[in-house]
Amino acid sequence: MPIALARRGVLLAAAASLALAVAPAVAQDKVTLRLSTPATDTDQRSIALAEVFGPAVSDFASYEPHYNASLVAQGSELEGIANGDLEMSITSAQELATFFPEFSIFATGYVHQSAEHQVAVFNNPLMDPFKQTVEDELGVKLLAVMYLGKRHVNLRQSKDELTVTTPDDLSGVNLRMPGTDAWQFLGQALGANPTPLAFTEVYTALQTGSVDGQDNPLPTVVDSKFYEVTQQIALTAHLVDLNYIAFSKAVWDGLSEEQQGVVQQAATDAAESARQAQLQKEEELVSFLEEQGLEIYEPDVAAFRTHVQGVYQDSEFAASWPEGVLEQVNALGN
Ligand code: KDO
Repeated sequence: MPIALARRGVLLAAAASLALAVAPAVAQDKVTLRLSTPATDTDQRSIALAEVFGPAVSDFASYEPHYNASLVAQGSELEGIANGDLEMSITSAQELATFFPEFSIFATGYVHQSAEHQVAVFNNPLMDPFKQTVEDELGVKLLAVMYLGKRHVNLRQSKDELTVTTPDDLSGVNLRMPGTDAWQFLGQALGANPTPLAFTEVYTALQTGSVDGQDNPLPTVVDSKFYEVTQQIALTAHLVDLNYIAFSKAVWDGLSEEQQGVVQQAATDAAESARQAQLQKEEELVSFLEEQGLEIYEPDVAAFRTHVQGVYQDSEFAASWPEGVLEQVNALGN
C-alpha cells in the first residue's frame, strides 16, 4: 500500500477517535491552542498570530505558540493535530500534498501570481473539495491562507563564481529544499540538485557549506540571517509561496457557533496582518540585503518559468490535479 494511503488510514482512525474523545467545550475552561511552527518568534506570521489571533480568542481559548519546531518537527504538525498532540500549525500545500497529492497544484512553481491571487483562490468555491477532504480525512480545518512570499535562489557562491541566468546554471548546485516530495520536485524543476533539510538546520548547512544554497523569500532570508552565510540572490520568484492556518477539527466541533465565528475571524485578520507586513518587507529588504553585501539580480525569469512549467505538466503531480482546477486558478490571477 502506498505510504500516503497508509498514513491516511492511520490518521483517519486517529482523527475519528479524537472526535469522540474531545468533550464538547463546557464553556468554563479555556481550550488550549498549542501551535507548533519551524518559524522564529520574529517571523511576521508568528507575530501576527501572537498579536492578533491570540488576543481575539482569549475569552475562551489560550493560544500557546511553540517556535523553531521546538514542540513538533517540521512536517509532522498535521499528524500531531490529527492525533490530538497539537491544535494548530502553519501548514503548507507541500505538507498537505504528502497526504493528498492534489494539493501540489498550490505548490507548483509559477502558478500563484501574487498574495492577492492566493486569497482569491483560497476563498473561491474551487477550494471547497480540498478543504473538505482535509477536514474529513485528517481532522484539520484550514482557516486562512498566509502569504509567505516570493521564493528566490539564495547561494553561498558569489555572482562571479556562479551567475544564475537559466536553469542550466543550477545544474549540480546542491540546493536545500524542505523535506517533502513536492518541495524536492520543485528543486529538480529549477534545474538544481535538491537536498532535503529541516528549516532549523539551514543556517548551519549554509555556514559549513554542506549545501550550496536555499530558497526562501527575502523576509525569511533576513529574519533567519541567511544573508550572513550567503553572497547572492537570483530573483527567480519561482514560487509565490503560501501557508495555511491549520486548526484541529475536533476542537472546532467542541466550540459554540459564536466561538467558531470568533476563531475564523481572528485567523482571517491575523493572516491579513501578516500578509501586509510581509509585502512591506519584500519592498524594503532588497536595499537592506545589498547593504549587507549580497549581489541581488534578475535572472532570465521567462526561461525559468518555461522550464519549470514544462517539468510540472508532464509530472505525476499534475496527473493528480482535479480536471479544470488549474484553469480556474489561472483565471483568478489574470
Ligand atoms: C522552509 O522550510 O524553507 C519553509 O519556508 C517551508 C514553509 O512551508 C514553512 O514551513 C517555512 O519554512 C517555515 O514556516 C519557516 O519560515
